[in-house]
Amino acid sequence: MSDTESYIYRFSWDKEDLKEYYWKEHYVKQPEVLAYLEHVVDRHDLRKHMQFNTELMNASFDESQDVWRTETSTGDVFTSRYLITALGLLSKQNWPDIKGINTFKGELYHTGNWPKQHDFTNKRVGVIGSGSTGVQVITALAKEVKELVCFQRNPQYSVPSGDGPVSQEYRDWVNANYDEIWDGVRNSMVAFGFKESEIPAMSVPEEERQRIFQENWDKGNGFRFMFGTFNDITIDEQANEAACNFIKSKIAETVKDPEKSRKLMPTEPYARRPLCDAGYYEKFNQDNVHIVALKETPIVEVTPKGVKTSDGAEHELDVIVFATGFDAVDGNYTRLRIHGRRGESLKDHWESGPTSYLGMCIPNFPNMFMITGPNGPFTNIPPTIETQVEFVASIIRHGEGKAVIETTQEAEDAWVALCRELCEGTIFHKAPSWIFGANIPGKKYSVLFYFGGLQKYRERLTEVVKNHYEGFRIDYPTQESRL
Ligand code: NA7
Repeated sequence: MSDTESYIYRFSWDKEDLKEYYWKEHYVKQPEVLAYLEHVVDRHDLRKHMQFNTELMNASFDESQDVWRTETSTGDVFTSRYLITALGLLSKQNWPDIKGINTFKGELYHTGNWPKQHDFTNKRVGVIGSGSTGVQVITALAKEVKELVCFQRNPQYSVPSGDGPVSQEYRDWVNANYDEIWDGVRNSMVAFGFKESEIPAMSVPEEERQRIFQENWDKGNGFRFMFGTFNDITIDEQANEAACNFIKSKIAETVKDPEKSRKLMPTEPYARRPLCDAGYYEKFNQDNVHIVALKETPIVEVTPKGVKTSDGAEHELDVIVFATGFDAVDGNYTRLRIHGRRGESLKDHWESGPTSYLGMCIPNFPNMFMITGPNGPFTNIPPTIETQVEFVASIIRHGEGKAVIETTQEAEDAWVALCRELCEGTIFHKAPSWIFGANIPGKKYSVLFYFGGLQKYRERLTEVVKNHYEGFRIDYPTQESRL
């Protein structure tokens, strides 16, 4: 389930389609996301430009011709002036290296590669992980399995999602206000469509603070709770603690078994990607839903029968679901061989952690543009994708489709420094999450996002264009296009 409202979890540029396309609930689920994308492809006759079941194996910039040569798993070599990568920032699955994982005799799944069909009726299911996906999967599976064992490392803060059917009245309001809605999204921090708060948490009396928390809890959505309640939950420790205490009081109120409640109680600041759910904590009131606190009893090994923890317990299971997330942002880049000028590999360029200028370009990798590359904005993703695609299209158009466009090391260094500075001003770096690559053992800790928000990001891009594509060298070939 996406946790962005359905009406802005889509493309903004086809206004007619925006108004006509049907969705039934506040949040779209995976089959609806896929159906929507297929619909867009068909509606705009895009399929003829696409080649499926093809993996990019390696890509090199040929300096003698100023072109990219890209090899694919089908054995094809494509030559192009520009290379635009949209490899996905959350798609390389993270399978933890747990002893004995291959000895398990039951079914093994990763949430990033969910089967088209499954039948867990009367089965004992273990879920490892309790991030956005783990919380959703646990909530959904609790009602269909015999036993559910949740292996949780760090307890998280989750608030209600507020999902439900969309009434005709609501849809009419969206349709009547679409232009203003998109304007609000583009001129906001996290681009989630709700009004972001402009008041600090401690600027109001305690009673009013609790009222605002409750109001947003009732409306639902994790990002709304983090950014719609007060404007300093992610930057001020006292404000953050107030939000933590409110959510903890809800967990204590909801989970009846004191031992389960203790294990589910978060201990960190509210500093990871905010989560929301459709009744996660309530599920632990079911006798068949169990919680194992891995910080107290870590997993020792996976056995043919299940999962063994350090207290000697062997949790016998028919199915293990890994909801262990992704090697985020650069994970899909570093497993490929991408070479820029003088054969420099992307892996080498990113030896101290992934970097870019504006989340899209890398020095020594001319004419390569990343959509949602490292150091891009931390937002609802579709509006950021559109923003970056518009920018890339504009710079290629500016170069008349034949120029060599390359960012400079200075521009990249300055952008990376800005990203670090913005992050240091937030509480996000107080939790070791995928936002910093901290979920992958051995991965270098880096600031993978720009925390200035979508509005400021778009303003920066406008300035870059106004200043004649500041931070880029644009060289026109001496002869007519060499392609
Ligand atoms: P996340 O948010 O990275 O969550 C992964 C979960 O798996 C998290 O609870 C981790 O615990 C846990 N994990 C990871 N490795 C292990 C090991 N080795 N042992 C036990 N537990 C482990 O991934 P999601 O798929 O939920 O969400 C990723 C994003 O995708 C999401 O934010 C959306 O934007 C879309 P930890 O918290 O690190 O202790």
